[in-house]
Formats: sequence, C-alpha cells, structure tokens
Amino acid sequence: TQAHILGFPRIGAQRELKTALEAHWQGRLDETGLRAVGAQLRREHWQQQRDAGLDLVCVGDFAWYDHLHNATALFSAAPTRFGLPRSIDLAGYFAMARGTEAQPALAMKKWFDTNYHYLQPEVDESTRFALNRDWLLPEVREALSLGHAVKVVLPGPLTWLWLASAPTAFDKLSLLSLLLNPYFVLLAELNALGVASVQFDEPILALDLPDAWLDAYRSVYRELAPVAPPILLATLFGSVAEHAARLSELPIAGLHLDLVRGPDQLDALLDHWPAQRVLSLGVVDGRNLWRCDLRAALATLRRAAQRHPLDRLWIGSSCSLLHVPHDLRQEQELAPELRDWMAFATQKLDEVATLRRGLIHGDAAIADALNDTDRALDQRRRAATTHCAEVRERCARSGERRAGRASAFAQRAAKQRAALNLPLLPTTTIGSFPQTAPIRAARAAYRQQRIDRAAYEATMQHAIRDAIERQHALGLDVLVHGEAERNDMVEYFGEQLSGFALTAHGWVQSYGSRCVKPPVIYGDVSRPAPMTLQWTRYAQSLTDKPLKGMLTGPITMLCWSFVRDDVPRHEVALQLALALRDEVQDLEQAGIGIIQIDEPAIREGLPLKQADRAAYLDWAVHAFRLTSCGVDDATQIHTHMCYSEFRDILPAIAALDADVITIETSRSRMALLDAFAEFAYPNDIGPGLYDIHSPRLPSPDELHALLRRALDVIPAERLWVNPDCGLKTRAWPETEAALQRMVSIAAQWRRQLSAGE
Ligand code: THG
Ligand code: ZN
Repeated sequence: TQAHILGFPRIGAQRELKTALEAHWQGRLDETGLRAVGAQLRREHWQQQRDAGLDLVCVGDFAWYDHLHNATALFSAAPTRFGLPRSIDLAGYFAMARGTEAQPALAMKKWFDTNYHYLQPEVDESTRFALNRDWLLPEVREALSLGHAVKVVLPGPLTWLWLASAPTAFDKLSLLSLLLNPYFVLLAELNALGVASVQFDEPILALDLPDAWLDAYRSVYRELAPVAPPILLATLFGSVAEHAARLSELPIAGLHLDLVRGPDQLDALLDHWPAQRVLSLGVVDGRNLWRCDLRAALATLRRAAQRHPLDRLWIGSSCSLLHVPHDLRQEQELAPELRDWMAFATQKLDEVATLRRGLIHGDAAIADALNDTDRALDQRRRAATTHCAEVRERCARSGERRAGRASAFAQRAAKQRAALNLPLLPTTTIGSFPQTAPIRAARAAYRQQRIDRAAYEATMQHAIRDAIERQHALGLDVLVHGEAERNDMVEYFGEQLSGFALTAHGWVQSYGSRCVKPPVIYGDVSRPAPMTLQWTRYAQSLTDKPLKGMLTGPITMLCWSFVRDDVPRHEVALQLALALRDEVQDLEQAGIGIIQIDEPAIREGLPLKQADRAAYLDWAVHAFRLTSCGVDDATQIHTHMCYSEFRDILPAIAALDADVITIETSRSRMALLDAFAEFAYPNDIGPGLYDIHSPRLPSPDELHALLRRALDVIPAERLWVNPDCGLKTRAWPETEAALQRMVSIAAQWRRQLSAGE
C-alpha cells in the first residue's frame, strides 16, 4: 500500500516562482538565478512529501509556466511559426508561452472544468517529435540523487494530443505513432535510472471520447508498457466507470480513480480491475480546501480492501494539488473555527499519509487524527455560522417560479432606446480601467490600516473622476466608473458577502506567473449591505451620460471560489443570485439605468460529460435570470463573457436574456461572431474589437475591417462597439490611444450608415 499525491503546487508558499519568473522576464534575474529558485522549490516540495510519510515523490509536476507546455518542450513539439531550433531551450519555451514581436503566444485554454489555464499545443501533418533530454531528466536525477523514491508525472500522449489545436480537416490521431517515439525513448531511460513509477495523466477519459480515441489507448500502452517503469494511468475530474472493462485490458501496472468527483465508479472498477494490479484511490480532494472526512474515506478504502488485495491499493489525492493553496499554517488571520475545517496542499499530504496508516494498522493507530477530525467536522456540521434560516426560506420561496423579465426583448429595447437616448453603434468599455500605482498603493494602505476610510475614499473618488473625465474626452457613449476600488472581480464581492471568508495567502496558479486568491464560501450567502452602490452613484453624479453599474454574476462567483461541499452547488448559486439581485435592485433604485453582470466563467462550470450539461445550464441560467430580471423594462441589463469557447452553449447564453452581451472575439478574428449570427442570437451584441491582453495598438484599418465584419452579420441596430475585455492590466496611454481609434471608427461607420439611409 503506497501513499502518494498526483502533483504539488509549484508556485511556492510565498509565490517564490512568480517573483522569480517576473524578475527574469524583466531582466533582473538571469537564467541561472531562475533555475536555482526552481530547484530550491522542487527540493522543498519533495522533502515535504517525504516528511509527511508519502512513499513516492512526484517529479514532473514542476513547470516554469505550465505542465502541458513542459511536455511540448520535452517532445520538441514547437509549432514552426516561432522559428525555434529543434531543441527548445528556456528562452524558446517562454517565447511560445508569452509571444514574441513577430508571433502571438500559444493559446491559453481552461484545463477541463478548472480555473487553471494550459498552453495549447499546435500540430499539423508536418509536426514531428524528438526527445529533448534537457527537460525532465535533470529533475529526475535531482530527485534520485536526493534519495527519493520517484514517481514521474507526465501528461499522457492521448491527452496531450487531444488538447492540441489542429487544422480542421486533420486527424490528430495520425500523429500518435510519431508522438510515441520520444515517449518510448524517455520511458526506457527513466526505467534505467530506476524511477519507481510513471504516472500518465489522462483526464480526457472523463470526457465523452470518440471510439477511435478510446481504442487508441490499447495501442499506446501496448507499445509503451514493455520498456517503461510500472505505469499508473491516472484518470481525474470524473468517473470512468463506463470504461472499466476496456481499461482493465490495458497492459498497465496501475489505475488511479478520482473518487471525489466520481465516488460511484468504485464498484464498477472493483468488478473489472485485475487483483494483481494497483488500484489507486483518490479520496483526498485536490480541487477544494475542505478537510478530509477521514472516517468516510477510510470506510471507502476498507470497502475496496474487501475486494482488492490491500498491498495493491494505493491512497492518493483525487487529482494534482495544483488547484489548492500551499499551506494553511500561514492563515493566522482566518477565524480559528473556520481554519479548523480546512486543509491546504501541505495538510493534504498528512491526510493521505494518515489514511494509509489507518488502513493498514486500524483506527487505533490514528486515533488522535480521527478524534481531531471528528471534533472539527462535527463542529462544522453544527456551526450556527453556516446556516441562515432567512436565506434558506428566501431560496425556498424563490425556487419555484421561473425568473424572467416583464416583457420580451423587443418591447424592452424600445423603452430602453427612449430612456437612454443612445446613438447607433453605441461605444462602451467592459468595466475596469488601468489600475495605476497610486490606486494600488491606496488600496494596500487602507487594507493595512495605514490610511483611514476618508483618505481611501478620497483617492478612489479621485480615480473615478479621472476615469469619467477621460471617457468624456474620448466621447464614449456608455461610461463606467473604472473599478479602482476592486482587487479581483470575485474577491471584491467575496469580501462583502456573508457566508464568504478570505484567505491571506491562499494563492492558486491561474496561468504562468499569475495567481488568484479564490474566496471561500463556507456558509449561506447573503448581502448585508450594498456593495457597489456608493462608487457607482458617485460616478453617475459626475456625468449626464448613462453610467453602467458593474457586478460579477452568480455563476462566476461560484466557479472562482472554493465552494462548501455540504450544500449542492445549485443551491449556493441560488443564494448568490438572490444576494446579487438585491444589489441590482439597489442600483436601479439609485437611477442607474444600465447594469452589467459579468459571467466569464459560465462555460467553465459546464460539466465534462454531455449527459450532465442540460441540468447545469438550467440552474445556471436560472441563477443569472434571478439576479437580473427584477428590473423595469427600461433598465438595460448587460453581460460580458471571455476566456472560453462559447459556441456550444449559445442557446443557454441567449436564454440569459441579457439586453446586451459583450464578448471576447478579436483573438478569433470574429469567428465567434459568425457562430452568434448563425444561431441568430436575438439581443444586442458587442463583439470585442481589439485584444486588450496585448499592449499593441490596434490599427484603424484593422478596427474598421472588424467592425465591417460585425455589421455583415449583426444588424446595426443591435451592434455595440467595445474592446474585448476589461482594461485594468493596461496603462492609460495605450488605453486612451486604442479607445480613441475605436470611438472614431464607430463615428465613421455611424455617419456612413445614416448617409446610406
Ligand atoms: N479572476 C479570477 N479568476 C480568473 C480571472 C480573474 N480566471 C480567469 C482569468 N481571469 C485569469 N486571468 C488572470 C489575470 C490576471 C491575474 C490573475 C488571473 C493577476 N493576478 C495577480 C498576480 O498574480 O499578480 C494577483 C494579484 C492581484 O489580485 O492583484 O494579475 O480575473 N478569480
Ligand atoms: Zn473579459
């Protein structure tokens, strides 16, 4: 019986990797210095796993930017457009990750249904692979020389290939045998080095895979297994029960199951999985930060042990711990009661090790841990702070009726036109403006109580006034207050809603060096006081133009938080919706005629399996409508979406019935817009006219062409003009220059269209 995890967070307890990466990119830290930071982090994280009592340490979970991208470098699979030498070095690796003068970066995509982004490989029929021994192997030697029992973690070849982008007519599976060559060489070398095991992450097995791909598993592992160290095939993020028989035929040493996401698959696998092989049970949640119910986990493990030899049962985290923060011990400001309910990555190592001791030696051997967990979980179950009768009653009452606007879109649009008096092709922005150094400094000073509320408010009001003046000068039609007071769009609301807790150091990697600090929903959610009203009202007082109130929607609040696991997610979504609905109504009451409710994460929350999607979309759409639909016909509801592929959920997006949707489209050169047109999206649309993620100024020709394309497929009466996303990561000079061009192109088209009438 071995205890292991599927991977450890690489960013470091103090985000050391982030600091080092950004210093390196700015030229303040050379490659040697950067490599030293990475080596130190790996050494610490291996030692932590060993000290906790795990039997294996993970090697290969470390990455300078993204672990899938590491495999791209390891197998020399750079797309030719970067013009890199065959053997990718660190500079080439970063060039692909971050883009160059000449080439945009590889696309960033959401890793399954998580808020982590991977770099998407690009393949075509000319792609060829070769093992690059500068990657991974030195890390393996590093760990071996430190005396660790090594389990190498690698993306499985089928998952790597599935996630790669390719020309439409090209069958990616035709590359498989070429891709297996470097894997084959690598595995033989790992075997010779004496690694104990190789974990192939194959999360795509939790999707609805076509038969051709499922069939390919057999050829892959028949080819690789003979030369490889014992292979553990890791499934994650969902059940693979339907593939139990097929998986059991693979010539692999072990299979890992995510029993947090797919608890019901255990029996199916026990029916099929051969007794002489390893079955790894992922019972400690790698996606959430709640303390493991050790007794429940032990019961599961013992049930398995009745049907599978104990020495072939492994105990693990459900997936990589990449998705949880580093160490709970840093959270000294969290209420002790709450802290007691949680386990971060470091604590989860202990949980896994404890479970192994308990399984082998019985409850008595882990009596202290069991008692302590019982006490904490019992206290959590009985805590008054997690239950609010008022919230529960309100949810029960609201749950029955279908939320919807009083009138259909056409009638609302007429009333809104009369109320708002906007020109054709109205111009607007997505909400945030540059977070300048003085703004950040004031927020930090206020948080640390170095300045008082009055001084803080004065600085924020100054930033708002500045943003309004700049928008007036630019001639934008619908203004925003600029969100100077907000850190992260989810954290900001989490700080103000009841039922939420914030951590001080709970950083989780989002992409590259960028991290987020997801708030924790531990109790029933409600809104004790208005959250945005004061700033929005102040901004509206400075202008006669319509000012758009800005909120984060209920589904995005849910997807980008750590959510309680003692209440169904749809119930939490309902609570969030009702809390946000109160804010919407307060804004309307205060005379704010346009309210935007952002839902960039609605696609990310979509279940991996088709069969579960309709139910999710049903409650997600309901939550948005509940938030947005309590307003008068004349009040205009906007929503904004970005970061995802929305094509497959267009009917649900239409069902949100927002009056206006602004969407990220410029990076796909408006291809998404065609999908909206094809679907005949019924309400107003603002396709993003330029990519805000790059400091590059969009040329007038390019803006002109994109707007023309938009006008080809969307009637002018329903078209808005705006950038792709919020502007908080940009500086003012480039922001103003780009917006000026955007506004003038809109004016040009407006003149042209009215002349044509
Ligand atoms: N908030 C949350 N999740 C997200 C996004 C978000 N997921 C998707 C997408 N946006 C990810 N994009 C980013 C962009 C920038 C940063 C993080 C995720 C970022 N983070 C700061 C950093 O790492 O330096 C964190 C410090 C800060 O809050 O200022 O810049 O917008 N929840
Ligand atoms: Zn956006």
